[in-house]
Amino acid sequence: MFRFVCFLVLALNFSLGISSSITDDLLSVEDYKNKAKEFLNVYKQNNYYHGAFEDITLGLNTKAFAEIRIKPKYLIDVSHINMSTTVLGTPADWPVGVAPMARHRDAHPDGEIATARGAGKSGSIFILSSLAQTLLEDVAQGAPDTEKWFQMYLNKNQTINSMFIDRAERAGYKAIVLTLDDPTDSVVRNLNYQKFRKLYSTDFPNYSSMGLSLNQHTFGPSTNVEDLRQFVQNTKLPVIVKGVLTGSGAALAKTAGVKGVIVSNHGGRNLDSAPASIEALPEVVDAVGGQMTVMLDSGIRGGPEVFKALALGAKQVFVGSPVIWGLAIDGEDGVHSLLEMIKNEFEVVMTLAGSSNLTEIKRGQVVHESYYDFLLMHHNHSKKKN
Ligand SMILES: *[C@@H]1O[C@H](CO)[C@@H](O)[C@H](O)[C@H]1NC(C)=O
Ligand SMILES: *[C@@H]1O[C@H](CO)[C@@H](O)[C@H](O)[C@H]1NC(C)=O
Ligand SMILES: *[C@@H]1O[C@H](CO)[C@@H](O)[C@H](O)[C@H]1NC(C)=O
Ligand SMILES: *[C@@H]1O[C@H](CO)[C@@H](O)[C@H](O)[C@H]1NC(C)=O
Ligand SMILES: CC(=O)N[C@H]1CO[C@H](CO)[C@@H](O)[C@@H]1O
Repeated sequence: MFRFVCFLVLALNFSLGISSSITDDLLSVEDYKNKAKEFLNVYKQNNYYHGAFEDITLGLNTKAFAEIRIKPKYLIDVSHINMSTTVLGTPADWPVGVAPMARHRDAHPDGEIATARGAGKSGSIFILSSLAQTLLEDVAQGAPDTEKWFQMYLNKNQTINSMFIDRAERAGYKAIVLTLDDPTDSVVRNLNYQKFRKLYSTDFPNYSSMGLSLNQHTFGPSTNVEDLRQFVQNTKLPVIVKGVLTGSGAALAKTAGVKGVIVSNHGGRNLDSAPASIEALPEVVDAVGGQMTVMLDSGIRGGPEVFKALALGAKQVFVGSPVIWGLAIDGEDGVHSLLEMIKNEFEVVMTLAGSSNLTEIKRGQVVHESYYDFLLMHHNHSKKKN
């Protein structure tokens, strides 16, 4: 009798789909993107999906990753894979975090708190955007177990900077990320995006709660390295600059006391024809890698990209829009399942490539595809070192 009841309960669960979830059939970031379209109206879709100008850089972000080959190592014990890391004092189960993005409540009513909780469940660092639709204090309270950093823009007025710094410090955020690549809105040749801007409010509570209007008080187009230096001195938290694509830019930020840099082209949404972040990474690592923590976002779509970025010197990478797609589909659980999918992939890639922990992911394990272009006359393998 007991067995029969068990069977009935099982059968019932199965037929009602109780033990399965909506993300079970999603096997790639592309699957998440397509599924998310069922949950976002066309205006919101185009807010989350757009690039800039001709979308050249948007396309480069994934294309440049695809042009990199991974050279495996052999006869290495890969029976235990250790992905854990510590980034500027913040521990993480693995080197993939959530990039700062505006407007999570547009994707799901649980908004930024759900994203932060989903990230925490996966042991990922979560960066809260200052253009969030939830107060930073509420995110801290709603996701107390998640490691959190706070993103904002450098303001010419240090009083305004300090208002944010104080709040972030008090709420337990562990680093400040300053976005430098956004001094003005870019050109987006997409009518549905333009309609989105008219239809949806730009009231961001962290600003309005301080009596600040968005246009007057963000983005800081007149700021310089002196403003940055003062900012760094006004906080006890490590400061990270985001959106830097050159060695000289990173070196300049270092002179102001900045501890980390996120190599990023803003997901291809700002300066079109800027390099892919993975193309720019080696230059930044060569310039400041010994003295700053170098990280990357833009173009991470699964385990292989994470491996390639780490091999080229990134200590940590961040995933952006795919996380929003997970959020749109299933809130906190959707974010968690998206991140777990990428985490499982990364573990498999490490195993297949013969790297049992993060320090065993070596720069010589990745080469540009031209390395294998035997037909090119100018090519000479014996000159190349592994
Ligand atoms: C995993 O690596 C971290 C450092 O990256 C180290 O602190 C930890 O002890 C390692 N864990 C195991 C089980 O080896
Ligand atoms: C800086 O911002 C504060 C707070 O909004 C304001 O009271 C002050 O007048 C501003 N200073 C300048 C120089 O604009
Ligand atoms: C990483 O793996 C190598 C090779 O197995 C080992 O020598 C090293 O101690 C490991 N590092 C950590 C932090 O576990
Ligand atoms: C390739 O490079 C090696 C070492 O620099 C040189 O000795 C050899 O002549 C080169 N071969 C060709 C075909 O250029
Ligand atoms: C510094 C500051 O003004 N913080 C405010 C942010 O918004 C919350 C909620 O409205 C206020 O309680 C804080 O004082």
